[in-house]
Amino acid sequence: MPSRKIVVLGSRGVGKTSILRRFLTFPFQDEYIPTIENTYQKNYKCFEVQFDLTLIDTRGQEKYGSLITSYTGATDGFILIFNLCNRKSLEMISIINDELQFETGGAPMLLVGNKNDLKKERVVKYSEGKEVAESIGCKYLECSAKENENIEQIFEIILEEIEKRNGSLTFSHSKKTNKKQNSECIIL
Ligand SMILES: Nc1nc2c(ncn2[C@@H]2O[C@H](COP(=O)(O)OP(=O)(O)OP(=O)(O)O)[C@@H](O)[C@H]2O)c(=O)[nH]1
Ligand SMILES: [Mg+2]
Repeated sequence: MPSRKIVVLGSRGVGKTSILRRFLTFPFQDEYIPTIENTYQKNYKCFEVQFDLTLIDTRGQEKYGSLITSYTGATDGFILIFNLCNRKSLEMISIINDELQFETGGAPMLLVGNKNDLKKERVVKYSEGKEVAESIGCKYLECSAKENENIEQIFEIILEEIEKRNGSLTFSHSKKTNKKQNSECIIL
């Protein structure tokens, strides 16, 4: 069974723990309990492959240099979370990305805007999140840990990015693309 290590990063209180708890099928908590560090294991089937996931929940970063380098060694992918109701948490993403580029030289990442259930409090537009994602070279997704919206998708996308980077051929859509190319070759 392939093992993949995924680290979740972002400012304080953006919902890193809440997203992981949802994925691990624990109930949502309204109470805020700051994380020091937690590691979770989960067997997860994705794209017909059973993965042994190690998920690292980190404490919120508030300034440059607070990313502990031990997270970055042997990590397959990073989920970068910000709060759609807090612009500073989006600004923090570029800082985290700079540190990651320095430490890992470009591991697969996914940018996630959380708390999209708070429609009235929201201050970051979809287009702004997407723009930051494009500037750091990754995909963008919005979710709500509270409403359990788009949580599994986060893990599907990051695993897809990791497997693409690994050059894995186990994805059905990669196979489809290959087939199409093959049949085009035959026609030519
Ligand atoms: N409305 C709403 N609240 C959320 C959502 N996700 C998390 N929260 C709340 O936001 C607060 C912080 O959530 P956490 O998951 O602890 O945030 P964190 O990023 O792990 O914080 P640190 O561990 O300190 O870095 C808690 O009170 C949660 O209940 C969401 O999707 N919607
Ligand atoms: Mg936490």
